[in-house]
Amino acid sequence: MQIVKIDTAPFSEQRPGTSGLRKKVRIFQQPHYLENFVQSIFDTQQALVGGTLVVGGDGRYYNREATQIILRMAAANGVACVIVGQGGLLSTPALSCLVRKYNAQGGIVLSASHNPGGPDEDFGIKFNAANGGPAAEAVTEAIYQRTTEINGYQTLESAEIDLDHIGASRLDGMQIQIIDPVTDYAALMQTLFDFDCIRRLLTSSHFRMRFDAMHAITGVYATRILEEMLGAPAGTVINSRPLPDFGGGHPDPNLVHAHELVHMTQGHNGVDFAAASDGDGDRNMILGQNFFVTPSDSLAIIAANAHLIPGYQQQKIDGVARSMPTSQAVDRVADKLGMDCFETPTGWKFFGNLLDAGRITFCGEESFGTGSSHVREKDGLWAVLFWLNLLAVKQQSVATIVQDHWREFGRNYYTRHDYEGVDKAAATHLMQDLRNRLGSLPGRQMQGHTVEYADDFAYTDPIDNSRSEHQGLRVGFTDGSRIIYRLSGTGTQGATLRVYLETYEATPEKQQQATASVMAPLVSIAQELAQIVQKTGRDNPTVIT
Ligand code: VG1
Ligand code: CO
Repeated sequence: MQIVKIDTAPFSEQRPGTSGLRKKVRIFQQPHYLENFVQSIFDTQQALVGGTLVVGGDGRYYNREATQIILRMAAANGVACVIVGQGGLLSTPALSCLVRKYNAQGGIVLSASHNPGGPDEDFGIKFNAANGGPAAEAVTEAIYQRTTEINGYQTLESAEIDLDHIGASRLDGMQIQIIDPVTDYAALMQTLFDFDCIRRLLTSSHFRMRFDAMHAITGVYATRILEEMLGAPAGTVINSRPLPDFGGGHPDPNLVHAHELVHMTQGHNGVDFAAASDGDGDRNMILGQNFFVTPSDSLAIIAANAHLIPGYQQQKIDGVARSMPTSQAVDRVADKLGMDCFETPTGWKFFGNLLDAGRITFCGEESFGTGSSHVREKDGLWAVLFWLNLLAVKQQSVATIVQDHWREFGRNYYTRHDYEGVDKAAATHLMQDLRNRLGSLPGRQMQGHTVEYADDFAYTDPIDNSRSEHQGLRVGFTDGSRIIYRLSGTGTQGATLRVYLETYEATPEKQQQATASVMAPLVSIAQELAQIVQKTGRDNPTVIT
């Protein structure tokens, strides 16, 4: 087969954000656009030459075409073996599992995660390193630098590659292995959780659950694991068929976008347990009957109950980590149980070194991401299985487990307000202006709250000492409440301002209030401090989670 070298010129703005390069599909469809980025990966990741690469995506529009392009380029660039999920499909955590299990030199995830899909929506590509996790900032920066100077890429002239039949084939000198996307991942889950115990729960007539795959990748995984392996009744998994446009929805598991599922938990007849995952299967939302578990609480509860779960009860849990805007609920658990607790910038890549060094076992983000040392990505179904195992062992409702946790550790009320599609310049100005005023805030009184500290969060990785600056503006109050401001790094249109709010309540009698009313004073302080209405022209956030 003929290797061809195609001349190109650089595209601007191919810098990966919080989680890979995300753009509108039409941008990715421009001739050479995807190719330039992929060649920049091969040019900077020399270990891939003669090595193994894992490739798969969440099934969104352009997944198949992109997979074809990457396989041809991999062969032309001397990759020895590519492992691909059947149909070009792999969830993000399953890809991480495969990279680790088969000692691959890296992985390429095709996904824009929770962003909508379709010809007019979003596509994305992310490079994962040999540890199975999102590449560190130094690596993504090197890839980006390469995109700014690239002048050509290598590919093969070949017929369409068959992605649908499991088995091995060759493309020029490269081996292609099409594998079942679920098998290895499911086997890993079996080593962590008590499947017999979960099966008893799922087949009991007293327990009803629903899992919403939101027409995205976890439909494939959840149907196999929950219904086929664990015996949950058919129909437990809803919206189970992955669709290129996710059925027109936002595959984002939160109270707003997974409202169909939320509805199923409400009222006397609401199901006992419900969960949802996002486009690429790394996020999770956990619900009980008439009850929502915040992702921050979920992380804290997982850490506090690890001793009840087979995969974690043999080991001492040395540490946990959370992204900076995630509530401090897990800090309380770490404090009480004698674990280290790390506060990292937003994005899973910042957990990688801590996990690799064995410093932490569990980590999570307020954005519906929870995970552990079993892979190097957040893992939606893992969290669902953890909760199911916990419910099966404790024989209590979701609400009881969470409320007991609050009683023991206190409750961190939490909410996040997103202002989407804000004018970029206005959002940047808002952040800059607030940054300039941070120094004057300590000591200031606002609606009964006193500012204790205000800073621009920066992080030094304790393992490799790499430094990441400007990771969000923090305003902390003397009563432990916090307001955090950040601009999203995953959006594809304008800017998204995220405002994260948290307040702590130690008194059990005060732990049963509605979040919105408890947070109201902080919300108004947050608006006033950053002059959100004046600077963005928005009276209200687009999404509240
Ligand atoms: C968001 C979340 C962040 C998460 C990232 C990727 O980033 O806030 O916590 O790691 O998405 O998640 P940002 O920069 O938009 O706030 V996923 O499931 O989209 O890969
Ligand atoms: Co995701």
